[in-house]
Amino acid sequence: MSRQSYNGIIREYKEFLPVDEKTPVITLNEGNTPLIYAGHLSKLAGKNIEVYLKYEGLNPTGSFKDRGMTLAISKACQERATAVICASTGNTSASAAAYAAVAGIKCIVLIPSGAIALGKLSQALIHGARVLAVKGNFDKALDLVKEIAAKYPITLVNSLNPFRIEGQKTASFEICDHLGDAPDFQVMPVGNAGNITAYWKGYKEYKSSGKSSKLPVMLGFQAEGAAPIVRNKPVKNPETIATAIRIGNPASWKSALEARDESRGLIDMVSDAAILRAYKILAEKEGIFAEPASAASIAGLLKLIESGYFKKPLSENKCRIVCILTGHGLKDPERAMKSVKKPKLIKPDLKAILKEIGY
Ligand code: AN7
Repeated sequence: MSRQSYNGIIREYKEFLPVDEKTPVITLNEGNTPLIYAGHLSKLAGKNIEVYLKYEGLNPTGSFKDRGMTLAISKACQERATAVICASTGNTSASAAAYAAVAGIKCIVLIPSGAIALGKLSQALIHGARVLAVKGNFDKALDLVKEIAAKYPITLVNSLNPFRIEGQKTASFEICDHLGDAPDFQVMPVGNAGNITAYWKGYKEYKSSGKSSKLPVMLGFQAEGAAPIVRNKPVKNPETIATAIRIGNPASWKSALEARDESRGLIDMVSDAAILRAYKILAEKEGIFAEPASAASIAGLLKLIESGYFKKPLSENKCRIVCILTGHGLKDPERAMKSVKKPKLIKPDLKAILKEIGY
């Protein structure tokens, strides 16, 4: 494959997707994201364990949502839709706004007021979406858009739209293509639970088509203050600094449980403090700036390492763990600035600067 020949997930994986020659392909060349070996985390994980990071923050709008959105918007256009709508904790709205802009259709976005990261809000606005900030949380906004889409000719592009899941499953294809087989474990954040559903579907389809020989154990992580699946009941007022996964009643709850149980995996939770610790380790030790929700993957990985989880099933064979980094760190610059020491103000004086940097 020449470097120029990559044209997005629909063209790359069309035999696995519900498209035909008549489907207009609305793409920003999403997908084909790097799978990066994580040296520091591999060392922490122990002998014979390799940790890889699937850096989905390098998609065109900075999150994994683009994989599902290219297909959802393409299919909406095939069905002659003129408007799409979504509720969002931020990334879905950024992606919907960008793909609707390419398609030349209207995009309406409901976001929980005051609870989405600045980068994401700026994206939805700059791409020209009609953005309404609802006084309420994501779950409330999702209820409202479902009602609107049921009554009016507006296509819902939240992950309840099956094309979203279909597009997102291509990330597991890429991981298998990259590693030569499925990993042993996959660690990921869980919010509305569409992505864990999509990955699991993708792994199963790749295995049944003979492209991979095994299935990974699926390990999902919610934030402690927004952990309805772990607590086995909806959370009325979800709270976490990882605003992307501040969701109290996930739409794909049932299929997340299926992914967990069929893969003999688990869905657990991590505290905000653990998320922030992982966020900094990722940036400082692996050189990767991911948003807090993505760092929940790494917080989960660290929790499992510390509990000895990966020791049990290990033989002499190498074990490969893939952690999904769902969104770019630049999405939430305010959180980054709250997590670091501000730059020191200094006179434009050589001596003063040298003294400060220890020379
Ligand atoms: C960075 O944008 O729900 O479990 O409205 O943005 O499939 O919901 C975002 C979710 C993880 C959780 N990481 O994925 C939205 C939205 C990031 C995210 C998730 C989201 P799902």
